[in-house]
Amino acid sequence: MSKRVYVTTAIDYVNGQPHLGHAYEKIIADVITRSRRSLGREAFFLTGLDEHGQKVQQAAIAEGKQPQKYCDDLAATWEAFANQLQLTNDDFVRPTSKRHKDVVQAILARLNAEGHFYKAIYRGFYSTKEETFLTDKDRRPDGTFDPSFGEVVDLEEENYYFKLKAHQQWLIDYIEQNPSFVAPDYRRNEVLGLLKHNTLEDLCITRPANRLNWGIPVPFDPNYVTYVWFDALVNYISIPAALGDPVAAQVVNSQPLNINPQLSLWPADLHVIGKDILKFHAVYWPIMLKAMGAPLPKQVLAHGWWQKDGEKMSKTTGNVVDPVAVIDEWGIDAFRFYVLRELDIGPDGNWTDAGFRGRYSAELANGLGNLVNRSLSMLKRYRNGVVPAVSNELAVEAEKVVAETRSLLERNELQGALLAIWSLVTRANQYVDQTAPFKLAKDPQQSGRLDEVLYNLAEVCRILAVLLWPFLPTTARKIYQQLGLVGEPDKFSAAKWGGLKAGHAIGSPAALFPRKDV
Ligand code: ME8
Repeated sequence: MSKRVYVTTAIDYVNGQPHLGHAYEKIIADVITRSRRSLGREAFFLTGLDEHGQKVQQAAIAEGKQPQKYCDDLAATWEAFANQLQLTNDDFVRPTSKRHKDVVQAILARLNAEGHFYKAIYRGFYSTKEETFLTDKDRRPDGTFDPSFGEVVDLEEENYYFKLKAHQQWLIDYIEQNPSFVAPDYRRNEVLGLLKHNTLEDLCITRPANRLNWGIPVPFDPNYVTYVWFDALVNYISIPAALGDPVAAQVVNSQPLNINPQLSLWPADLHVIGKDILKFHAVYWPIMLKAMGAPLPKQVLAHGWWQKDGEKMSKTTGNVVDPVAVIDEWGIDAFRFYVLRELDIGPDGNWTDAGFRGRYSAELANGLGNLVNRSLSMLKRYRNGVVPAVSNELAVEAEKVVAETRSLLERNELQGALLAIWSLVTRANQYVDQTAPFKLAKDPQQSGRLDEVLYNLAEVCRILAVLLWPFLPTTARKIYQQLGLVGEPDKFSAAKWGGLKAGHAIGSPAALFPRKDV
């Protein structure tokens, strides 16, 4: 069994409603996974929730619920959200599940037995919101802590610590020798800068159960639960292990495990995360894996953060984008298109309603929608919906775009791939204007020329459906249906010129992106 492409996202804190940032990240991971499948690879896509820790415990208490019940109720909303985004995830991780907890405990027991932990007293300022002790570096010039840390308390506590320092030079060397481990480049440089100019503090991996009991019990000391980040990061390997992935199961060695030799997931190919949690994924996680003796993931890909109207999104000020409301009004593909077309993976982005409407109208309704609708309507009107003989007038240009899209997808350059695909949309719309099939149709002498034009347009629409599949799956499927083709446009190899055969009868054209009076 060849290795599957294994793609993960961050697991979202369950206490809160899904927002634009969560949606964006999951869509990136979904498009990358779908593109790998389209390109002929088997792929596995994992997403899910982060459920333990003080934040969740406090939110549950505030609602008068037991934490487990609180998480179960909200998990239903989050799973429904994944469906609304049309994610093709193969599993959905919940850290409160037995399969995950068993693995976390097995790893803790093993790392403890192998001497990676020690117990020590620490006194410092603790932010519950961030679930972390703050240092003097976190202070503002006036000595106070930023309100974004929430309530900060002076705390003295005995806990278990994971020895990180011993691995610091190893990690620097690893990242330097494997430059694609962290992407984009400037994020790798940020991690290297941090590692080279600071001494890593050992990581506190427990919380006393008498202060916080909503966590996975530490197997070697009943007075403690596991720090939420140690628990959460493990999800990436606990699910493969629980499903029987041979490498993960061996590393984790929690019993009983049914090995499934067909499943070949670990190491992960890609962890898609936001820039704010880079240190956890590019410093703590690789060191945890090294201590476990596990191979490292191939890449941590950090995306930027969305703002709305140039301001940080915040529920308190009401400056938020509600992805569900946008999807209900405009359709999932319009949402998927906007976030990927607007923001390249890496920098920060800015959502504006005007920008969203502008792209909907120019690129979806007047660009792609208009092309498909007029191409198929003319084929219906002038040739009764029957495809004429193959003609290759746009073949070279289409195949150039196909090759470009393939290589951009292979490099996870999703915005670039959309730009390449839209260059074909624009070219084909221009072709309609240049060849004026509505004029050709009036002249019986031009019948052969009209056949050629109609073929080229219909074939471009078919190829576009295949190229668009990872990004806009519903639209791609609709184009295929309107072309009267059976099956899904889900294989990149179908984007080869000449797939539409003479004599094939298309289906009925219908608007893909209805124009909205806004
Ligand atoms: O950090 N724009 O959960 P989370 C873009 N549970 N992305 C954003 C964003 C924004 N405005 N706001 C948040 C956690 N994100 C942990 C992860 S993984 C083992 C544990 C991204 O719900 C954020 O960067 O706060 C992160 O990747 C994801 O949403 C979940 O954030």
